[in-house]
Amino acid sequence: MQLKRPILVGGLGLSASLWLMNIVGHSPLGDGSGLLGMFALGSGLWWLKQRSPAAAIEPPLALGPVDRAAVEQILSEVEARLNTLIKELPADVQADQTQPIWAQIAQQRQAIAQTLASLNRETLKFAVVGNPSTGKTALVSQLSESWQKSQPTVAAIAEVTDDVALPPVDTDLVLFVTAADLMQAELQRIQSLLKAGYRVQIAYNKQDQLAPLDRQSVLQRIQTRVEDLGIGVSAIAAQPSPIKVRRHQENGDIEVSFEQPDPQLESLTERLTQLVETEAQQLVMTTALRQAKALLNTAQQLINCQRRQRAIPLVEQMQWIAAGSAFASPLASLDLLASTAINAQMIVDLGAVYGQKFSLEQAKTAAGTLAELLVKLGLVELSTQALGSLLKTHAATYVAGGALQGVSAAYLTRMVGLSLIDFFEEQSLLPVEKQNSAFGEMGDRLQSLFQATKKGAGLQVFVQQALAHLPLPQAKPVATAQ
Ligand SMILES: Nc1nc2c(ncn2[C@@H]2O[C@H](COP(=O)(O)OP(=O)(O)O)[C@@H](O)[C@H]2O)c(=O)[nH]1
Ligand SMILES: [Mg+2]
Repeated sequence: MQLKRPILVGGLGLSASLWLMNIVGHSPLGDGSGLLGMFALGSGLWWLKQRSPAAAIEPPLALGPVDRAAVEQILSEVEARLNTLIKELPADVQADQTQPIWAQIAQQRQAIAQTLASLNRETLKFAVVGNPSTGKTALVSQLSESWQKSQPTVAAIAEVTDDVALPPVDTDLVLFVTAADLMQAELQRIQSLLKAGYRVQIAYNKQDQLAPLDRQSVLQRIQTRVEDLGIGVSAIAAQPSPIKVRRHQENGDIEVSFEQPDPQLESLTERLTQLVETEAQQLVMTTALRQAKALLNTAQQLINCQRRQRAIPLVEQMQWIAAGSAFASPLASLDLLASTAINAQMIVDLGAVYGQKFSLEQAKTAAGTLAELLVKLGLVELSTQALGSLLKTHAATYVAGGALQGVSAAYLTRMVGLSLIDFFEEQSLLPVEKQNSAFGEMGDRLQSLFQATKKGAGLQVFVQQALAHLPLPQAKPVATAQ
């Protein structure tokens, strides 16, 4: 691997990128040149995975049976997280019950109690969901006029008119109405309902519009798409179109009139009756489980919010240390060992804030992985260029020496730090068995963060701050030309 020393490139040597490449130990122009090139072209789209049209929903989304103990266990975990939250509060907040966080904690505890109480609920709520004009309103009115009257357990059947919203949290069963084979967007919506923990039943409406043969084949196609998920499909006609009836009169005339056929809901109402009679408890438990999980999520978000307040100053501290060391020895320390060490320390420190313990060895490996990612994705190059041109226009006199290296090191450290915070937060919201420390998977995160910060005035402000942290000889701010 041959790297030209940046100093040869002239006064504005973009050494930071080469510096990172050195640390990483190989040039990105090897296996990563294609990526780098595409980024330079600004296409930036290569990483968007091409989504093949999903023919069916993957089975792992199927909801298993839920028991009371599972719900209670999650609720006690919520309580435990609230206690963690309280323990981690800064002393002054901890001592001051008027702080807003205490109201949030009280609200959470109340919700825990409500969810526990709801386990004994004896009524059910249905929500009717689907694309516009599939017949939701017709179905709701038909069901409530007939079937629901014989079902004292069913307290409500409500239409969700919003095209994308999830039904209310206390919905025990979602009736998903479609008027044809499921389209991609409908499948996705069903998928997110399952992900969110809703029980779903599909009502395939407007049967009267199809010839019997088509009905059967479409019904089968829908069934195939959702099989293995515990989703039943019922073919119905909630409000069949009137049909033309011709009657031969005695005088030979033909009288044409329209008749309103009866709705056909039996296959659905049979299924619903069966669900209500045999699975009401399961439906209630499933709702409680979903609510308990939502509470767990909220509790964790409250924790994350507090932790972020401790984490950001750590990142800032590290970014200025990185700036200082890169500035002080732009060539030698730019052999990246310094920054890897700094990033490793940052991983250990941030990990500690987020309750993840890393040995320094583990952290060093992770920091190496991240440095490699930065180079491979072309982010070092991009940010050095962006920062370089800002420095050139706004603070020409500072460009000498290691200013660019210092600012770049600070910026890259910050990006890594913020990505780590996001990463830890996201991990904390996953079930334990899904958590991992795969720092190598942080590419997308780093990328979008870099793209976001490159826009707007943020980068300029950052450059000013970074310069203020460098021990520059004539550290007078230069008038900036806006
Ligand atoms: N042919 C036929 N039309 C129906 C059926 N159910 C509803 N519709 C018609 O589809 C249109 C949309 O129905 P609506 O219930 O308002 O759909 P929503 O937007 O999903 O609430 C209306 O003109 C209904 O009369 C059905 O089973 N067969
Ligand atoms: Mg409607």
